[in-house]
Amino acid sequence: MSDAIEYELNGDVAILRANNPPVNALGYAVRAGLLAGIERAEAEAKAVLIVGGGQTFFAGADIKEFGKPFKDPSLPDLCTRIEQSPLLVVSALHGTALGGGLEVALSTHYRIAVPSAKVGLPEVLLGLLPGAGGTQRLPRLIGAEKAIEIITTGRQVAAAEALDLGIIDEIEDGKVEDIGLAYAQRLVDAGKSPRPVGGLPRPAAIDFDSAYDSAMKRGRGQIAPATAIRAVEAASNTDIAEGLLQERDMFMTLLASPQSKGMIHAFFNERAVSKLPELKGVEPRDLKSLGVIGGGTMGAGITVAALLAGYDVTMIERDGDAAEAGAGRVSGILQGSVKRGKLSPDKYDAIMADHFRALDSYDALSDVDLVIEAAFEEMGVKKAIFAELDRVCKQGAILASNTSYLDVNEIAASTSRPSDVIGLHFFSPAHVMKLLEVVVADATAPDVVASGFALGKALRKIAVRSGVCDGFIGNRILKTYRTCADHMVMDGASPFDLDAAMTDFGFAMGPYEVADLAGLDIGWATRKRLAPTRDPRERVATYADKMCEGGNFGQKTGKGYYVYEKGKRGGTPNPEMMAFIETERAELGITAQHFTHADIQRRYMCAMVNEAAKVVDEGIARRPLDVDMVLLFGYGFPRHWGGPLKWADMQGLDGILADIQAYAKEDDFFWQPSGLLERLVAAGKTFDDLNKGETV
Ligand code: 3H9
Repeated sequence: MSDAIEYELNGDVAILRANNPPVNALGYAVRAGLLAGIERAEAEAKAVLIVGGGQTFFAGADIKEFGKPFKDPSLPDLCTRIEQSPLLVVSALHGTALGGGLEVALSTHYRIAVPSAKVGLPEVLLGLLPGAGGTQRLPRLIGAEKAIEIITTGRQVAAAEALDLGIIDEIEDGKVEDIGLAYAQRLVDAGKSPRPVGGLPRPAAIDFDSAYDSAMKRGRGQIAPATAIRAVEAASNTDIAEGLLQERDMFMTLLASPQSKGMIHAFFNERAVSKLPELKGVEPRDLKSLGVIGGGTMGAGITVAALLAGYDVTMIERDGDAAEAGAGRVSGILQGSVKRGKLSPDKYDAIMADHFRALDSYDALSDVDLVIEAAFEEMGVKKAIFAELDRVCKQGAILASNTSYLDVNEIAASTSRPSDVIGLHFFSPAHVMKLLEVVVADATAPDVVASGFALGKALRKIAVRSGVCDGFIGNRILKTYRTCADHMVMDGASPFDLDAAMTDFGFAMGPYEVADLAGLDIGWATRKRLAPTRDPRERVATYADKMCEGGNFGQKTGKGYYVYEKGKRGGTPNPEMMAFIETERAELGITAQHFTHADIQRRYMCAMVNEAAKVVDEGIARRPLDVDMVLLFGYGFPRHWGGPLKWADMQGLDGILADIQAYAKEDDFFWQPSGLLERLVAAGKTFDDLNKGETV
């Protein structure tokens, strides 16, 4: 027997107990242990109980084994072997029975769960489909339509719903092994025989083609959910043995695809990104009460995130009216959560009465553990605020700025305690967006950095370390690829082509739709701010300024790149903007060239990758994976490409460098190849090699 599966004979029932922490992933040792356990049980028991030790039933196949040669027994073969056992096989579920874990349960003959258990087939979230019978057995149990919904969303199904649907047979409170054992004994005593799901009739056919088409549409280029529908179709067309073969083929095709590599990269690195070697053993400071400076959209969002995570929050505004308005924004967001059933009315009342206050005096911050300043983006304003904070806050309090591009070193230097100062860059809306850039300034103390990450975890955000530079990791890279987009527009593409090409690539919105949503005045202000120090060789598009001069700032004014009609979702292309663009082209003597969607995607991505490589080379991001997670969680980068640098690795870095060098022939100021990219190509290495600790 392997250590990963403990075997115990208890009367008539052989218990196979998983012991592979933390999540009992179905790696080789677990599969081998289950097979050996079934074989041994068949010689000495009347029934088998499969149960997870520790926190959970099996949470799926071992994702770390993907891409390596498979070792027998394979999971699909093991599931078939379990299903065909002449003994009665029972599974008892707790924690999360996911992916291969649920597939093992579906190959057992009876299933019981504790009330808190959850089941699901989340393989599509890894760019895969259930490959150990899930697409064949689940539809036999619950019908094709419901199985497709569960498989294509990858959602976790609570035990009560699983019981209603017929995925499990019983729910019982108690210790999972005890309830499983009692259930198995009851079944033996009642003389029940094995009941293989694979022996149930095929699910009735539905309109699989329509389901496939709508999955393709919803997936924005992702192939796994739609492919899973074809696998369920096979369940309704063929017998179980043939269906399993077809499922296996489709699984292997997806496993070899760049999309699953991208999504598996995202899975591991969204966990790895917040683990910083230098913070090992560094204790974060105690954080219970927070101050937030500013009750605008950002301040209110940060406040809501903190309140929902259980912190006490004091919001400070410049006067009583502004404080009241800020409090109104906070209560508005929270009431929205109550309406959607995400927050109970009692909890809402308790938060507003006991944990939140909005005031107009900094003195109210004398006892808070951390202050987040979310005021106007101007150095003078920030310095004045930090001087006040320095005056009122207790020793040991952390002073954080939510600036999105200003120099945190300069802000820190304006206080008497720079080691307590840090940047915490939230993304709007701050109670929704997952990304938090933790901006570490030169003097920031390690325990202040650790506290930034602890706060990120408590707020359930993906926290990424960034060094100090204009725009930090995300906004600096954004500025570059946005500039590249503007250049393409000046040279002949329309903003609407750009948006269509990038949504084809997988972004939820194109760059100009985003600009309209964020407000064109933001870019206008930035252009004005940077104008005095701008290099004369820089190409700057000014057509959008003309739109702003006319008071049109995008969605909020009803007009920008698109025209928005009240009550209608989305906008229609604004011909006025095209006229401004054409005028600017004529003034500059530019003859419009044709850009295909592929041309647009390639240039846009090359600009993103080149700047990202510079950000890594300068140490602003410590690792390529840090950049990937910033773009994924803050900028809508499609998860199935894993992030821009994972995408670049999969495309081939030599081709990307060659394209950048070719673009440089048109504009050698904008297209300066990153030294890191050149070194990687020369060494034949990838960004992922750097993630693994290699250097160039
Ligand atoms: C599959 O089953 C394919 C089959 O259909 C066919 C095969 C032929 N493997 O998330 P956490 C690690 S595909 C390896 O922080 P939580 C994770 O990296 C699989 N490792 O805990 C982390 O490591 P570290 C389908 C795994 O309590 C540690 O465990 N299943 C796996 O917040 C703790 O994880 C899934 O997609 C794995 N399968 O959440 C489920 N799972 O500490 C994926 C986790 O070094 N897993 N690890 O950073 C999850 O959704 C969550 O981990 C889970 C626990 C909900 C289980």
